[in-house]
Amino acid sequence: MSAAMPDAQRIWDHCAALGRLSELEGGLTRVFLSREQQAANDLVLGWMRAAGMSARLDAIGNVVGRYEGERPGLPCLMMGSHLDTVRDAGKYDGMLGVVAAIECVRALHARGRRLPFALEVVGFADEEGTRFNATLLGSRAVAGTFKAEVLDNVDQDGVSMRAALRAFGLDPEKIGAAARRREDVLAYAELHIEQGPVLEAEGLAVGVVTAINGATRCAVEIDGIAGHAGTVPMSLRQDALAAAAECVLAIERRCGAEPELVGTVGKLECLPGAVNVVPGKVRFTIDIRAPRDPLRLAAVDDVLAAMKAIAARRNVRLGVTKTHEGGVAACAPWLMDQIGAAIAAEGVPVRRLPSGAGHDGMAIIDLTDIGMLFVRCEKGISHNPAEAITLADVATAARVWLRFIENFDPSRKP
Ligand code: HGY
Ligand code: MN
Ligand code: MN
Repeated sequence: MSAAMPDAQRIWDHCAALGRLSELEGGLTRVFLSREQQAANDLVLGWMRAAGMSARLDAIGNVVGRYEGERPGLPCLMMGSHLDTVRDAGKYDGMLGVVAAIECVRALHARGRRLPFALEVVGFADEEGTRFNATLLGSRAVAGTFKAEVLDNVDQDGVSMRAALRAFGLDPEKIGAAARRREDVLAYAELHIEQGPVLEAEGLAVGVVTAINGATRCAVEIDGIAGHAGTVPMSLRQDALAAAAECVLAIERRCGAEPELVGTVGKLECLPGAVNVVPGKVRFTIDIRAPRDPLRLAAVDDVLAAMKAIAARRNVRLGVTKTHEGGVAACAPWLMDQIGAAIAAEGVPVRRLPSGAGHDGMAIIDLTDIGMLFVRCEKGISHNPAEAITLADVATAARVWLRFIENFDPSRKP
């Protein structure tokens, strides 16, 4: 039996290959149910099979690979991350976790090693929520918490999720079939880039995640009255964009008032959008996050109250729809301990840190306990094409991950 180890260069090359599957020329954008996602799925299915796994597409378009344990049908340690991206993304957010987990299975397979549990690797079809204003769609389907009402959400071209699923060859009525049974999944473990600066500042290649911060997202629509830019006096305007601008600043002020809180308006659309027309309608998004739920919920309440007051004073109509509500997702101590032990065994000091970014574990926590390993990210830059990691850190992270998998002990689950 050889002692095959994960090949960091292959992980690197596979991230690069996935990074080329993009609707954006010269950059990376790959959204749920797109042609590029189909191509990414095909690549990943092939890599899974080459690593000794059986591999399939599930009912929502997640790629699922399985490596049986000492006998077929054992419950699994589920690993993975997402294969979709934000617009103009980096090429490690999500993909690194899928590719590294497959590489660890490949090493075990090369050794002829079977474990007392099965391994599964999932490439989630949608975590970012880039296309349909609804997030964590792949992992919610696996957790059995997918809400059918989002099937009617439409993308920027007016295509509904229901229609896009059909065009992808999937049946929207059968998404329930992607849900897994609790008794079949021992735990969920995800390797992901940190997307923040902490590990780099402390000179550490990897760290153990303690919890994923909670998030609330809203879609806002402000209706004013479009008018002639030359004739409507300033005092008589119902300018939707000026009202939205005040709202954006109110969000910044409220979320900037407490160090643990963050608030972002990341998308804003102004209609009709002409140089000589007073804006009649504005749509924008809000994303508010914090490591404690009461802190986030209080900020959301305050922001909504402030926006109502702005709309009333400016005589515009305000519509707010909550598009996502995710509480803080705590990583399980027994998994943190086992990931920490694998890090220590590789000679790296064990640093525990929370995640400011959202992850598939936020949905999978409804199915099973979650644990995460973070990998150092250059300058903490992510959701940006400049996102970067080093080959040496990939090698360290993959060694830690394989050690964690080999020593995974589900009997420690309380
Ligand atoms: O938005 C997030 O935190 C994640 O990257 N989807
Ligand atoms: Mn992301
Ligand atoms: Mn991610």
